[in-house]
Amino acid sequence: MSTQPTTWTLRSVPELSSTNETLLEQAALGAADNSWLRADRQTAGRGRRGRAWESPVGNLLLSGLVRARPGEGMLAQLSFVAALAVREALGQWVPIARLRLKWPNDVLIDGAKVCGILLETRTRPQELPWVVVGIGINLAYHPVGLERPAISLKVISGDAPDADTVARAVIAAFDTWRRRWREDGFAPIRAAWLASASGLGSRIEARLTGRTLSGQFLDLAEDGALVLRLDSGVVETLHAADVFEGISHAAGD
Ligand code: BT5
Repeated sequence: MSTQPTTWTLRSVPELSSTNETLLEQAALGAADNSWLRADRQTAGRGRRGRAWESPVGNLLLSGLVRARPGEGMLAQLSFVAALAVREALGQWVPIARLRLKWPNDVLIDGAKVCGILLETRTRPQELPWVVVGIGINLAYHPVGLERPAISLKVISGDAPDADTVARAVIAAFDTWRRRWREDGFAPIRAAWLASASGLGSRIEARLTGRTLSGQFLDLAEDGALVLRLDSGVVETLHAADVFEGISHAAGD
């Protein structure tokens, strides 16, 4: 792996509807690879499937643009690259063993969500693919009363680190992992992700549109899909789902 860092730029603004939305618009107008955008707060931060992401002042709300090079594909794998980068960067403030990765795109501290990642694109035909990597990290604030618990760095260290400082640490780590992905492919990313995975080997519930599956979280497939062994013994490979951990065995199991 080469050690030379690539050039990136970071622009910070007080408020946006969504850093992903603005960077998607800028990407369509030709913004450069490795442009990063941070807002102090978002008025319409978003998660997957149109869900809202709570984005008050004091948290990190960051998006970065990745443009594929000729021959480079599978940009969706960058969600795992981003999760590894966030874990590594947050290791400056949280004991690294307490940081785990949850399929497909969350970073957890002690099982509670500290970071969500959202990849979006509007690549047009005939254009080299590009993707916006959106990263929300709870530094000073976390929502309470959600179906799945959330946490912030402030809970862990008593103080919230500065968003700009964390942004730079995340971007630098992303740059290193991205280069590794570009040079060596998904295999080292998959291995590192599996080594830090939450719930691997345990019983989980995967909610898909229209159906819910439960079984054992067996593996991360070579393309990043979740491999689940159902109670019937059938093995399913899932590309999109909401995963719930800590699911007890159904009666009769
Ligand atoms: C995500 O979606 O986890 C992706 C979140 C990505 C946010 C970043 S911030 C910068 C960039 N600009 C954007 O507009 N978005 C990106 P998902 O897995 O669908 O999780 C969303 C769910 O997490 C919500 O439905 C809530 O239940 C919960 N949630 C909302 N805000 C949260 C927060 N601050 N911390 C933890 N959980 C939260």
